[in-house]
Amino acid sequence: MTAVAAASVSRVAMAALPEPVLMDKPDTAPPLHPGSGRPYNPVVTLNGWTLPWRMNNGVKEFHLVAEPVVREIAPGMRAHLWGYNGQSPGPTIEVVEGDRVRVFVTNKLPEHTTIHWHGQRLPNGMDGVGGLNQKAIPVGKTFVYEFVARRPGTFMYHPHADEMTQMAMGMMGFWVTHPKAKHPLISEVQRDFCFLLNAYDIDPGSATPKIGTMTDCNLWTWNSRAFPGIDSFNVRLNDKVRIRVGNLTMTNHPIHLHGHEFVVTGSDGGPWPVAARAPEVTTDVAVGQMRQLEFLADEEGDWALHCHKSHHTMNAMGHNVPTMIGVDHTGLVKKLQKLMPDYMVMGERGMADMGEMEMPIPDNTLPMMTGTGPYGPLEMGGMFTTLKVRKGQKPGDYSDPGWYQQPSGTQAVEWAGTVPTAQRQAAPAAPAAPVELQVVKPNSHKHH
Ligand SMILES: [Cu+2]
Repeated sequence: MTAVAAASVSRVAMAALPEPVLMDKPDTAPPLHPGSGRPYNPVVTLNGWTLPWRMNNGVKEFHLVAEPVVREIAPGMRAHLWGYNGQSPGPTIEVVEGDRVRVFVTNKLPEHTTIHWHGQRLPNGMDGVGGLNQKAIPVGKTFVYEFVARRPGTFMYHPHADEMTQMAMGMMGFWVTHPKAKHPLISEVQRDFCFLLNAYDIDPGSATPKIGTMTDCNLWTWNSRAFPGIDSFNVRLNDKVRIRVGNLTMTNHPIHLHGHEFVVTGSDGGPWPVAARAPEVTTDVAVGQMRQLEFLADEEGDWALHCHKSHHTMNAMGHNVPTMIGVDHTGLVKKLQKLMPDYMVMGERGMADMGEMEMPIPDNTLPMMTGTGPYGPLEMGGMFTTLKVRKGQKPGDYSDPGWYQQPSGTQAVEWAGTVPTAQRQAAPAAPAAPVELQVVKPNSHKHH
């Protein structure tokens, strides 16, 4: 079987390859409805796209090109990353359970690479660990992977060669295998989104990530985008929504949704038994894990959806900022400005001023807290976006409906009446007599 498969693979590789398709925009592409092969309900990749394929004698053929790319992280900042077919992450690959899939991988990087198909059942020689399952793909060469997508689910792909460099540079992509028929543990949804958690350490004013950084990254991104560059999830009121998330950073991310409860219905291990599901509003996605969140979008509005680690909702943050809260700078500023004309006070009342401050920052650098909503600065960056639930959103319409208008009487407003002064609760009475403590000291170690 293996020998036959290998022979047929090399014959195909000698024949014409599907022409690679490149993407030049970081926008969320509309769903790619299958024009050939078996039907399915496509996903929408957040600030990403699905790779077109061709059918060749019943085999679904894709062509990935590993290459240096320029990715806009958010308007105003472009990063020099490595990715696939023009973007980082690479395009999403969508197939159907039982499909025979052939993926051509052309290496246009300055060093060798491989692709590991994370979570898949496949022949050992297709698993993509360089040195273990195959020789690494040399610079300028094309390798071909071929296997049957045996089980439906949520997967990803990434290099398994010089991994630390290549993943820190943005090489990764999503893979969805749709069920071939109605599946008892996979529900049908109206909106099916997917994205990868990734992170970069790019010095302010520069464009190339520092690849040695493990967890002290300064750009926390979803599909290599940071807020306000991350698109919103736009859904129709009462849509069933699935959001698939994979984590290829080196730390965990508690993903938190406002206004709704979701259940985690599956992972890259497959759909979860119903008895293993519980309602949550935050779920932790650990390193290398994938999670499928599902919920009924039955509350209209603009709901925050973000990582709950607060430093992951910030951009290009300095790591050595002292806490200045409560420090009185009165009189000090003028004195200091004589020595340093640009000196300014930061953080004396908290960091909220940073949201509005127009501080000179180097070119190609995102402000730390940024993004403006209908009521002012959001003071957010990084792994943050919104779920926009609207009655008027048409089925299949993924466009941004704009900001939500709260119906009158349903929004927090300033209290117009008087505010009573706080009364201190009476201090508890002192104990009548001092409490005596009897301490028994061990006199030997024999009981230890
Ligand atoms: Cu996080």
